[in-house]
Amino acid sequence: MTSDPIDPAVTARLRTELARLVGARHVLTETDMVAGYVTDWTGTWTGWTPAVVRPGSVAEVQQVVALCAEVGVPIVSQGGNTGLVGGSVPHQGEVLLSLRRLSRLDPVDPLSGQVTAGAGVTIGALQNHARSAGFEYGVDLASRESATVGGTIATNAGGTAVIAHGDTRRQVLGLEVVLADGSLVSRLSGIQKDGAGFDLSQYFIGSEGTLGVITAARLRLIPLTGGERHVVLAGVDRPSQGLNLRGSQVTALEFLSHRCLTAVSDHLGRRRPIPTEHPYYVLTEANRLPEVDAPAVVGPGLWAFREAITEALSRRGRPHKFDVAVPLEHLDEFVGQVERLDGEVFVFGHLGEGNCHVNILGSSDYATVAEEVMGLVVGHGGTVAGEHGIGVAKRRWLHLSASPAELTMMRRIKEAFDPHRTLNPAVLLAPEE
Ligand code: 2HG
Ligand code: ZN
Repeated sequence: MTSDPIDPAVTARLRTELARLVGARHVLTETDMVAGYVTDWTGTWTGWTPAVVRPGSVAEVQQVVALCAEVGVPIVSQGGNTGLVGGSVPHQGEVLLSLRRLSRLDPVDPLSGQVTAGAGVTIGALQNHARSAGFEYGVDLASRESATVGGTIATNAGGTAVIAHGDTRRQVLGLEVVLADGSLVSRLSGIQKDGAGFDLSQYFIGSEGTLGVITAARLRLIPLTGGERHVVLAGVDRPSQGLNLRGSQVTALEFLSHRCLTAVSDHLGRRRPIPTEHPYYVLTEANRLPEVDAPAVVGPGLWAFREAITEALSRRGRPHKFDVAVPLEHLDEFVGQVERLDGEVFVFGHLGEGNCHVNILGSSDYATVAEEVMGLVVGHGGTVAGEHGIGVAKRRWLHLSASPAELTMMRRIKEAFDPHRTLNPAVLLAPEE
């Protein structure tokens, strides 16, 4: 695939054919109509598209994908467009395939504790649906009202419940996926054991739309335990002090720096919940009130001080964002070192997994800061991508977290699933790298 502008005749034919397949009102081409699809949530990543197409069924997705393959125009799949690494917006004039209309949400099967959900169902809608049947979904994240089932699977999203239930991969029992040529693979039976060859569904989880288009998923649910969940915010000297709170009753374990707490309190127009000043704060949620050996406050409203950090920072500017993870034994040292980098450094994240969101405002250019942050990550044996994926933002650092042998295998897998590079070609593995 080249990044040359598409021939106007091809664009015109494409738009006409797309409208024939999904209906004219589900093909958007006007600048103001496509604006929300071609720019990411942060405003950092923006591109152009010959058309945003919004299929309403799996059959329509198949037809759209087959058409794009035939015409030779690549595709970018998009769910809620909440990603932070530029993975779900067009970069080279790709067709923008929005999966939001795939909103199938089947009844919960109480026998297996499973549900089938369409790619466009939001995590919030899935959570409510599960709760009304006496279950919960094991993934939770601040963007729950926009992030979708398909998008969170494509990025193997983490979020705040990983400590209790694992990442998105752990919830997926099978997928329905449209392949690059428009054919369909469907594994939605929810069967718990299946030794019949490769488990293809696994390839698509975390593949960022580069191997196929996820249209639905069979998901594992967890029986609701009931009872109160206690939320505690404690002031600590080092993030790792919060690790003492781990235990079977814990459903979340997060941390944030003092600078984050001040910024988010200002943003919310609320007083800092702990009046004394501490270098870091740990937020934990548990089924039993935890014993905390540090100044602490209790109450469900404390979640806002963690969940609104991203929004609070985006109001202050456009931070350089680094989603990284380091081994827990290196966490304190890593966090201390990044906080000493140039600029206004905000560090917060998912303590249980050593997953740090490093947001930097007012520093030098992205490339320089990124070299420094990635250097520290590698020095501490960490990964350049904790839970947001590689997208476009991290492509040049993928080799720091994947060996040459692994990169070769990744390229071969891409080649096998998508030989003509029609699926999200700018993301994860660029051809020249
Ligand atoms: C979170 O944990 C999200 O709140 C966003 O992953 C992180 O804004 C960020 O850097
Ligand atoms: Zn996060």
